[in-house]
Amino acid sequence: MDQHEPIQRITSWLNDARSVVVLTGAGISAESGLATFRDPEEGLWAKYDPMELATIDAFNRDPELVTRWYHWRFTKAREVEPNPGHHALARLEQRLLERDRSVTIVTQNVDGLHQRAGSKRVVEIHGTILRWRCTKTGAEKSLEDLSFEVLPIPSDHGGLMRPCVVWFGEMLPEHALADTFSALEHCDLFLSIGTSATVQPAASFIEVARAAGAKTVEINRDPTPITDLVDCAAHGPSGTLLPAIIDQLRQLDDS
Ligand code: BV8
Repeated sequence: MDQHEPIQRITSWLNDARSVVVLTGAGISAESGLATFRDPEEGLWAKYDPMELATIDAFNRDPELVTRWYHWRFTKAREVEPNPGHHALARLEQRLLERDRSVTIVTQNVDGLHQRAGSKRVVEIHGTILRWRCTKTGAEKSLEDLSFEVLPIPSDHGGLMRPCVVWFGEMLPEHALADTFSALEHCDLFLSIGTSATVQPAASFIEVARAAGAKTVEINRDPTPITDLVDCAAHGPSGTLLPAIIDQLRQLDDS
């Protein structure tokens, strides 16, 4: 299906928007080579369900296995590069800020690729695998200060080190939620990119944006439960569609 018309509409809305919120999911990192949550993982992890591993129960039951899984994931995340979709979002953020507009990238991803592409206004609502904390004291360390010689990793305070991610059944970080809702309540354009729109509360952020009167857009490879809700849906790889939108915005600037 030709995506020319949706791209034109999304470009025009981005050109006029005063306050933009972008929600991203694992799909925006897929073209960097990172597996999404619902696509089969390769190798060892094909027999484990991420939904089972990304839980406090799994960590308490088998801390070594869960530590290995996150070691495998952050090793992959550090080996890959941001893709054209991440870079396009960083350029979009720059363009909006240059025009005194507001923009917030709310990401469900824990891979740090938005920041490596140059995005600054990033809210990590599901945390990050690049920082770990003690299960007893909450004292945090960055990956560089951690040794993975002994697994699970003993903390300095008699506990274990766990990744600073939000597991299923855990509350999202208060400051991240507050920043997200504040941005949603004042936005006039909401884009959902590379997410299956199935994990709560992120999947309901679109409702807050709609209540604020925002236009809503989905850029995703496949249809999702919000596809029929949004004002405009462009289906295809974000690594292609987002650069196409940036090119259209450039043409507007040159015209
Ligand atoms: C909470 C961090 C309050 C870890 C993640 C029972 C008890 C407790 C809670 C619940 C419960 N039942 C339901 C819940 C709520 C639960 C939930 O939503 N469950 C769902 C699954 C039903 N949520 C929670 O538990 C949240 N906390 O509610 O706290 C509470 C507390 C206690 C009791 C009650 C309530 C915490 C949720 C956060 C979980 N942590 N990640 C880690 O990463 O290891 S979630 C995980 O899923 C990732 O963050 C991931 O990003 C996220 C969502 O998945 P997607 O990003 O959308 O990825 P997915 O693979 O699904 O889809 C990819 C999409 O990309 C696809 O649509 C595909 O078409 C598209 N795509 C692929 N390639 C491309 C592409 N698009 C464009 N271009 C491409 N190239």
